[in-house]
Amino acid sequence: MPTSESVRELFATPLLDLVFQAAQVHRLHHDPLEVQRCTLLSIKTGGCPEDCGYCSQSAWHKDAESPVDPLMSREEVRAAAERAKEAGATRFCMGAAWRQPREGEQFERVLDMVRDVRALGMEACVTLGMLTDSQAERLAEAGLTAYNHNIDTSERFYPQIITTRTFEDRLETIQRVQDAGIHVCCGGILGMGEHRGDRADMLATLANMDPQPESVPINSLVRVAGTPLADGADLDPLEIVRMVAATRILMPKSRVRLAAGRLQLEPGAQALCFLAGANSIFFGDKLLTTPNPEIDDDAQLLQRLGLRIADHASAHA
Ligand code: SAM
Ligand code: DTB
Ligand code: SF4
Repeated sequence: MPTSESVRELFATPLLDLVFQAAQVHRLHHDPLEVQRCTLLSIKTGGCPEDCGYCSQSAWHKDAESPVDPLMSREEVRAAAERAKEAGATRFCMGAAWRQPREGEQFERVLDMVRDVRALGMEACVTLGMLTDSQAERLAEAGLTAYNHNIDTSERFYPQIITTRTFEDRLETIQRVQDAGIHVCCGGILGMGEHRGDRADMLATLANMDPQPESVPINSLVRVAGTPLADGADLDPLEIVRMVAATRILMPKSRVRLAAGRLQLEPGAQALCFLAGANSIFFGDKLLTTPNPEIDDDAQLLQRLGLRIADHASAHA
């Protein structure tokens, strides 16, 4: 049970010692040359009632030019999942800009999408906002591998970023997902103006979850014009490396995903992240609404680093 204090101390370790320690932990639990590729698809975009300060899809940010698209059809999503599989992804993640899914035809359609992705032999992940117990149970029955629900930052800093729901609301949905027997994918965002101590506190919250999250996405803020976080000082990329290393040490078995923000992260810093235990990336030229590295560029990067693509869905999927 790591305390906030102990995680803050870990964060104070000299960076190269921390990376070395993390690389050792990583090698005990994972093949260090294997990286999982996940593809993201925004199945319902924009017009979201939540006010998350970083997000292009919030209806509160009138100046952010984000399209508003209704829920995609089952067929469109299946075709996108087939293309992702063809391109080498083993996990397909579907995101919807909802506060919570409404009951009825739309939720049933999402359940069908999950079944289709599983039928293709890929891991299926969705992120749909807050869930009820019954929705979590139906997602489990449909075969969902993991539910993504990020805590985003520390409990202290959270209200400065989001006011339409609380940190506690987030933890409640995560508990419902765990109770339904679905793996949790939970992480956060770096570079929103938080202190290193906030990053340590966020990590303490994640590491104390029981069970620990199956995957931990480490996003760095993608600045979107028209959002409250559009301007600000850029984060030192080595702080991302520090976060990845601490995450790997505290959550030895989890997948650590180097998530949003890789377009801004130069190859040397990405290499350090892989050394420090990152073993999953989003792959494909688009995240949900913002750009991600081109597939060919990523393939080249992995090749230059001698990294292999994990070509199987995880054993516990
Ligand atoms: N509406 C759902 C929710 O918030 O739970 C799911 C979609 S939401 C876009 C998924 C996650 O993407 C957020 O929790 C946040 O961590 C991350 N995210 C969103 N916008 C981002 C940005 N501009 N930069 C980095 N990460 C971002
Ligand atoms: C996560 O932690 N990162 C992904 C996924 N979970 C759903 C989303 C990143 C979104 C980046 C901003 C955008 O493209 O809109
Ligand atoms: Fe809505 Fe999710 Fe964006 Fe927040 S992060 S505004 S909940 S889509």
